Amino acid sequence: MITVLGRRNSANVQKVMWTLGELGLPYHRLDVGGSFGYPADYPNPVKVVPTIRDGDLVVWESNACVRYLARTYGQGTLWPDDPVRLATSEMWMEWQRSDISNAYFPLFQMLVRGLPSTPEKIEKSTKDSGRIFAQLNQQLEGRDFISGPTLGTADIAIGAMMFRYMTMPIERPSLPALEAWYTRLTARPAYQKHVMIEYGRNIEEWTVHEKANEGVQ
Ligand SMILES: N[C@@H](CCC(=O)N[C@@H](CS)C(=O)NCC(=O)O)C(=O)O
Repeated sequence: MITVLGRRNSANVQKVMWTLGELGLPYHRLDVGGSFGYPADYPNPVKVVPTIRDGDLVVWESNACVRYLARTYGQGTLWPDDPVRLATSEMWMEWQRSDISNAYFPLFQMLVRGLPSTPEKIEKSTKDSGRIFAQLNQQLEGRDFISGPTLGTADIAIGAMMFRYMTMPIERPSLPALEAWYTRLTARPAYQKHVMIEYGRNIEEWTVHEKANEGVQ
């Protein structure tokens, strides 16, 4: 049984939960991080979530967790045999970690998590996010998923951010291929269960939702 250490409202935890859901693997999730704090023996030196345990193995860094699960339990599905598809997924996962994180996370932090902001900063982050997501829109033109016709690890790493990006009260550029991809994600039961989780519109609501998800598997 795989154990996931991480609060349910963390987008990085959601990547792992969604992967487990897609693979149909049994798991147990424990509330760690945020208002739940960290146990003294937390097995991740960085003290962030998620961390997973699979037997004696501990893995942290959300994208490393997604890759580990896909490679170990999803050969031929989430972990494709085709090296071109694999390289494409890897490329976009790196892009998520750098480009999307830099543009989009501050926006979410300012709008929902109470990070100090100004209208100018919000406008800049909104524009930056739209510009970055336009790059993904180009990749998705003519493709159902980022690396080809079926869901892959890059869809999970980036898709875990999309529910919030698409539902925050911000201006988004018209990106038809990206919107069609997002609609495909929202039709997946594992995405609905693990990613489409209400997060609130400010820090007070955020905290209420965090607590409401306590113990939910
Ligand atoms: N690069 C790390 C980032 C992890 C991270 O920053 N996680 C956030 C939640 S999304 C966190 O742990 N925040 C502090 C907390 O929840 O206590 C990863 O992808 O796993």
